[in-house]
Amino acid sequence: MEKLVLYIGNRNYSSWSMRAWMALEGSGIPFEDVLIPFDFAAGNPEIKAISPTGLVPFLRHGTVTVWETLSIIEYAAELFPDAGVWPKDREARSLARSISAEMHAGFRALRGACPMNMRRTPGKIDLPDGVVRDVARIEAIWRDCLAKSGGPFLFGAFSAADAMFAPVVSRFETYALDVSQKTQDYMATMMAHPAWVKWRDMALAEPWVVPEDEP
Ligand SMILES: N[C@@H](CCC(=O)N[C@@H](CS)C(=O)NCC(=O)O)C(=O)O
Repeated sequence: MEKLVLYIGNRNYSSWSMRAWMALEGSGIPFEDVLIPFDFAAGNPEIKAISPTGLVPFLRHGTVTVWETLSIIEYAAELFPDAGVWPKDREARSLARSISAEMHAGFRALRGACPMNMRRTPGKIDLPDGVVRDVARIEAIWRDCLAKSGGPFLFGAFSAADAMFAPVVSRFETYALDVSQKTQDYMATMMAHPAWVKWRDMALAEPWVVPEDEP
């Protein structure tokens, strides 16, 4: 089989890259990653040269090219049907896809006010109202999924749904958001996952600083 190549941005900041990368790595899918550092001053020419949206993540598999995080995850799930990218049970799988699509399309207030920045020393910032609403909805989603599955991940075993929310876990931690004990327990589970640890260690070692993401 041709090898899968996942193009990603800076690990410290690129939340969408982290989602796709965590989904593949956490499912044990063999792939190579290629990091293209952000270059906002020049308009990210290297990313624009490979990706039709000018955004990462971007996946290449032989002649096949896939962009948009959820499409990349679905492509990997089709290619490796036994990897457990999504939950096996159809009802659980449909819930996992619903919350992942909700994440892909929403939570703009949280994403805007609290950019992912794994290197930032955790501490509170002033938050617009929308962030509190987003956090409440995310906590409700996690509570519901964990109650149905019994945990420790949203659907029992790690799945793409956890990967889709991984950068949210990072934001909750970085901006010291007020969350329940159950949420904190889930965050601890996520932050101990080997794929998370691998990503975070590489993020912390990166030299680049993106001023836009340093509120
Ligand atoms: N909807 C896209 C979002 C991708 C995205 O916004 N990627 C950011 C990095 S996290 C990016 O490439 N930014 C570069 C730029 O804006 O020039 C997806 O799901 O893949």
